[in-house]
Amino acid sequence: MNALNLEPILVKAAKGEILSKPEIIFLLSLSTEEELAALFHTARETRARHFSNKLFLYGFVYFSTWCRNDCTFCYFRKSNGLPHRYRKTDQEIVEAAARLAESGVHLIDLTLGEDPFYHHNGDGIHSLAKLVQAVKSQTSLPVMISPGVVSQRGLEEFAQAGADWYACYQETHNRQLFSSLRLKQSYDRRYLSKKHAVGHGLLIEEGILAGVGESLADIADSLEEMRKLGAHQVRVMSFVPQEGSSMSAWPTPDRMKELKIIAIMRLLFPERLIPASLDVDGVEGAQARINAGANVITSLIPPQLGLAGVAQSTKGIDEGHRTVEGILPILERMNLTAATAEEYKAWVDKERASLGLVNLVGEFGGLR
Ligand code: SAM
Ligand code: MD0
Ligand code: SF4
Repeated sequence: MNALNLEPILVKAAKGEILSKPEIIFLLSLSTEEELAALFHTARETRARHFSNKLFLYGFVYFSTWCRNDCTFCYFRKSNGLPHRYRKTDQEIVEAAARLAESGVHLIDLTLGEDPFYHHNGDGIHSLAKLVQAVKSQTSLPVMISPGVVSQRGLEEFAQAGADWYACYQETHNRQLFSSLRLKQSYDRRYLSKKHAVGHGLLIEEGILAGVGESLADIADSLEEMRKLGAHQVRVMSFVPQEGSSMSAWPTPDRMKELKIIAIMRLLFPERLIPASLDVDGVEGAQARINAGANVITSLIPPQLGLAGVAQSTKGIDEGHRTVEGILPILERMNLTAATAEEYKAWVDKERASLGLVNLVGEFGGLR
């Protein structure tokens, strides 16, 4: 018998108190319509308290689909012969970013596989940093870089080039499960890269996959790790099976799991950013994720430029659905609106400024 009750847990969360692991597992196990509605309602109220009715919009440029890694869940793993492999030129990348900026996104997410061209060659990381600089000066928007694991030196170069964010998702914080997903990759290197990024003044995004064999206790542990890491943006994406990958026959999880995790993230991290990624179910999936408490629409992709998504490599892209134009009517129907670019930039600047303070406190010992 479960001795926990929903109502007091929601009240506790709304007061900003930290929830225990059993309480989080209890929330992850909710199943009745009424209880789920109460969870999502509290998550939306929490979002409204901190972000009013405004959402942020992220443009996505997946500019190289080459990768040296062999993650079991990923379409673009090196052993898969099916994907179209491309590496866009700097000019093409800057143009795509400019298009996104004109369309009204608030940030450009520059993403790539661990492409040996950038990761193995002596000047590779330097040319990535140059690219960050070019995109930033062309668009005047905050920039996120999602390159996989890079050295401390690389992170420092990104920060100097004007990057605002470093995104790198652990997928799970269960080390054994990590090893079965991110084959031959180091859990610690991946995790530490995020800590180092913060040390260099970057905001960080951490993320997990739902439906890859994790238990509810694993999810609760991940949420705790995200807190310890101090991630500024936290995400969950449902696993989407990929043709030609070793997990192609795995089922995709019921979306309620992802929605519950989004809502719990909102309760645990009320002031942080939580994506509703169009990369899982396209624009059709946006409403449910926003209703669960997400406040960033990610994976907006300019159509007709030959750019891919990750979990959904083509869905809705060339049709122009994954665009600001495609998403605004959905927000409007939900009585929500897009923030302005200035509002987003103000959020980023405030967080980066307090990062400086946290680092200073760390450096000069123990003021708390
Ligand atoms: N290559 C870099 C890396 O792995 O960090 C950056 C891009 S990677 C393709 C971005 C993320 O997409 C992964 O960390 C994973 O969370 C997500 N992803 C990849 N394949 C997926 C799938 N089949 N279903 C859901 N999410 C997926
Ligand atoms: C997204 N397709 O936001 C992108 C990608 C990488 N930083 C993000 C997974 O859903
Ligand atoms: Fe490469 Fe990233 Fe895909 Fe892993 S998730 S195979 S690192 S592109």
